[in-house]
Amino acid sequence: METRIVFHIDFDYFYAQCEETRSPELKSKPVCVCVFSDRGGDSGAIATANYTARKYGVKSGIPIAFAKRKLEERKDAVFLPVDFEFYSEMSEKAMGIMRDAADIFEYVGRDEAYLDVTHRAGMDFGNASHLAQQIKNTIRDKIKLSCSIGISSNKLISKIASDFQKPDGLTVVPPDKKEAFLDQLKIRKIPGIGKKTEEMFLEMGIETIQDLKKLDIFTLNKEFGRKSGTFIYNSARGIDEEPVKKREESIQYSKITTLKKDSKDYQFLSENISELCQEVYEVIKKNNKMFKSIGIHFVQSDMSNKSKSRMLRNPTNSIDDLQKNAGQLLKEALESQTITIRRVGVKVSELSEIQGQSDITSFF
Ligand code: DGT
Ligand code: CA
Ligand code: CA
Repeated sequence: METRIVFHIDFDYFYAQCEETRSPELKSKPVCVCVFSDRGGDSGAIATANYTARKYGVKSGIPIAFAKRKLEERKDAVFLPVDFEFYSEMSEKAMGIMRDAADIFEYVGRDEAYLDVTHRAGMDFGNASHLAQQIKNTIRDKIKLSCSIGISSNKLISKIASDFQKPDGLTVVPPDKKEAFLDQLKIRKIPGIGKKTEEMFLEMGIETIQDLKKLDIFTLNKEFGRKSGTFIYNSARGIDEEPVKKREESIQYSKITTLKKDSKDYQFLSENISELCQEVYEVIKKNNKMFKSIGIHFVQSDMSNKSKSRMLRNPTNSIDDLQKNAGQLLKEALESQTITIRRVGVKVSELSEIQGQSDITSFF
């Protein structure tokens, strides 16, 4: 197989950096972006934090109250609510720049993507790192965001490499350097090896990827099953044949709210759903879109999720269609409902332009 050149691009402290671009005075302060629960006070979790806040131990997923304690001495610390719409806008602009620079563009999430640039870079890693630098410069000049890029001959190593010198990193791992690059790393750096797997290996005295190579495929398969065993075996050797697959952002609009009280009462839930429909509708109108798929979503009192959706025959942009279908979905969902519901959401997808005909296929 010919040598590929693959980029993994990941934005640095994404939500928090988006906030910094619209309020540059935040840059010198610890910034935490929070998912406040509507129940008030500091209930909720940190979505992400800038690097200044991270120095104090703040990270994604910890409770807001906990983060506030960690930052107690920083009177200038800022806690902002998430603004997904704004981050999506920033993301779309940045993704546009990346898409233009790639032979094949694969959207992964709001803040990351894979690019296959094999032909564009003339199969040369020197050219590829120039191209990566250009992408970084363009994104910085046009949208004021910094990102980190990993370059190698496959997705696995590029993903590890983009994380290697964060923030604002550029790490190139040409094929003849991949072994030296991987060997030194902790096994946890392999995406897919989590805390539990790491602990298992630590008990076996295996800490680095170099150590991991001591295990043969039979031992790994026996321990983890054939699929995971083979994945670990190959990963330790930097082997990954997964192609970069063309994939665009799945565009959808959604709103979610925490109920004033946990409930499974149709009337009460229906009022909330109706309000959410109104909010989603405002976004559709602002963006001049039609939608073809409508969905509702529950987060139940035990924190489990439940959702229901339906596809319409034709795209529409009518609030009545939205309200009516969301109401029916709610009724259907409640028929088998045993536990109460904590949060409800409404989503539309399969969006198209009002004037144009082209449907954007949703991946969800
Ligand atoms: P980085 O890449 O280490 O500089 O920092 P981030 O914040 O870009 O981290 P990443 O790439 O893992 O996640 C991208 C965005 O996804 C991040 O800005 C916020 C969101 N996110 C990540 N983890 C969590 C989480 O545990 N909860 C919530 N609500 N959002 C999260
Ligand atoms: Ca990121
Ligand atoms: Ca990411």
